Amino acid sequence: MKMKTSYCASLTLLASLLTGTAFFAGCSDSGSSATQASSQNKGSAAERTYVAPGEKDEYYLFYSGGHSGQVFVAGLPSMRHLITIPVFAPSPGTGYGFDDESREMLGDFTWGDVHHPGLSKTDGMYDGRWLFVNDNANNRVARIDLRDFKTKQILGPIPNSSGNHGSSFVTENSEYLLVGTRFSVPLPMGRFAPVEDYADEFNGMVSGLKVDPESGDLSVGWQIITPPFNWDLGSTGKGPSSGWAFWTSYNTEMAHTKLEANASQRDRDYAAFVNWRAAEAAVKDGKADMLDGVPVIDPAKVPGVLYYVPIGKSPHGIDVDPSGRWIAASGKLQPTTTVFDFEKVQAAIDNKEFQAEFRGVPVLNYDVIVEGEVPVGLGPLHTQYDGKGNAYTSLYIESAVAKWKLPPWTDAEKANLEFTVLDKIGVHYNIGHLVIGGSDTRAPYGDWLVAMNKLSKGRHLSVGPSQPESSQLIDITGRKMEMVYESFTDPEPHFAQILKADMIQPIEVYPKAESNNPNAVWSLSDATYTREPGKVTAKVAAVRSQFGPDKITAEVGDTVVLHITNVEQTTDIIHGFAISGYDLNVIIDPGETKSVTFKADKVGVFPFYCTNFCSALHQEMQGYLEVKPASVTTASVD
Ligand code: RUQ
Ligand code: CUA
Repeated sequence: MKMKTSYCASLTLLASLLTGTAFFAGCSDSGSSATQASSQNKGSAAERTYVAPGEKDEYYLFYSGGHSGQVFVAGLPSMRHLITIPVFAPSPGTGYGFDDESREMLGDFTWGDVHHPGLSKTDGMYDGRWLFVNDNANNRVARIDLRDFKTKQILGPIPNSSGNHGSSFVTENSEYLLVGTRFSVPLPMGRFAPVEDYADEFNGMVSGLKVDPESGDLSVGWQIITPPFNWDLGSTGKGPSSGWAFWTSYNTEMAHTKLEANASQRDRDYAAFVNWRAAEAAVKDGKADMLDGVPVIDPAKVPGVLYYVPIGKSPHGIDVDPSGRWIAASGKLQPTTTVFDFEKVQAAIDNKEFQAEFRGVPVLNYDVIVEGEVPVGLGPLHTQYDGKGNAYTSLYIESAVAKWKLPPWTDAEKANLEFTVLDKIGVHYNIGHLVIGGSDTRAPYGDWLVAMNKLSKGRHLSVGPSQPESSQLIDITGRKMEMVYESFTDPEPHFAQILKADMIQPIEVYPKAESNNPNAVWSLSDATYTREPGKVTAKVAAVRSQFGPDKITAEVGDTVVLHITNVEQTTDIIHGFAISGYDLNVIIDPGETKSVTFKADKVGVFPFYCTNFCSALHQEMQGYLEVKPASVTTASVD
């Protein structure tokens, strides 16, 4: 009962914030959660989420960390935070952004804006190899290796692109990461045109980023130039829609000021339906023009790669169901989710049933391809699927999740699509994304739904005006959804992915035998230390509980290069390396070698020490960096 009261309170509050819209119909019984009957055989909510000491969760939950630039990993159903994977921001906890290798990856950027993680797939199913994430701010994507939960590559800035929001969507066999631009700019990049000329001089871009099937390495494949529509969310096809990808746009008006009003004028915006296989073939056939080193397709000149689809007012999410036939898209400003039938889309394309053309690109006839508009509720955003014929749409304004039945519908359901809405559950507060494990695969797990709430005020002990964010865990195995748990979530969660834990076998140590780092040293006695004029190089061994060498001598102004190997071959025995007064902290996992380069810029003696607790004698694991005044003659160091 508590739940329902707050749910209606939130609705009333939000309603009062939005002028001229009356919508008080939502506070029905459908908002209540657990039914006694279904709880009985599954155990209490506490029992279902309790993972006893020493036991492990069944799933990994990968949250995007928004403008923290990171990815957060939790266990499911316990919702316990397991690890933070730094991606676009330095993190002293793991040494990320301090050693030479990760510093080079980050370049000059210190942050990113992670929105949509995407797991790699084989044959339309997660394969547990990589997690890709986007950076909306600085137009990049990154690849995380799931063998060690570390960022291995950052690609970007993606050429000819601004605002990499509609990203990263993985194709059925991880051939591509498909991404679309949220912002538009004059192209080529760096060209000036006044913002007043937005509609004519600015362009967006949809890009195919190629994934190397062996290494997972990303490279820019091709691009399709588009009008400045503000591409928003996307997804990739499968089954009948295999080879396709879909993005919504929220600014078909092509407004450049006061978007809140000016980009919300039309009753329908356009979605982009992109045939990426056709795009790939067109590039092979030489039908693209090079722009900043990338083959760019003009869709007006290459028919068949891009179609526009009219879609509900100011849409946000667009999600393909597990069969690949049904595509649900939600307009934030209309209380329905529109379902398109891809078989009808294909037929409309084959029969050229276009209702218009926009800048040489066909606009598909809405009435011909739409299956229905499901009245899910207010402020629908994203849709996920349970693989049992049901869809779940997040309702931002209502702070609720609606469960509804996918087509095929009976005649009675079709005549009254309200009947397809099976259940509704209140969440707190203002849900954005929601996630069901495997929703974007051929076979979702279909047991848990995680709601990621945008405002969450009052859900946890207050820590000041910036209130802790929250995620809520909903059991979707029954006819009615049941709220079972709520946990703090690091800001700022956007989308997430859920993966069965047994899909990953993380490595325990980096085997010494497989190290091909030429600077690795595997014992204290092998450690080396040389100085040539202006430069000190040391190959440092770190092993419980010593560094070798434990005295490094430089002259002021020297560049110091340290290659530090953690000699350990025991899992979880980590060594760190920090120098007092120097802004660096390198963390080295067992069997790993990391390099760090810095300038010895002041005379003095600077203790260095291990920052990661590694043994009873961890505190003793220290040494000294001596920085002498500059000598006139350069002698070699003993
Ligand atoms: S968006 S709340 Cu950046 Cu994924 Cu929808
Ligand atoms: Cu090594 Cu602490």
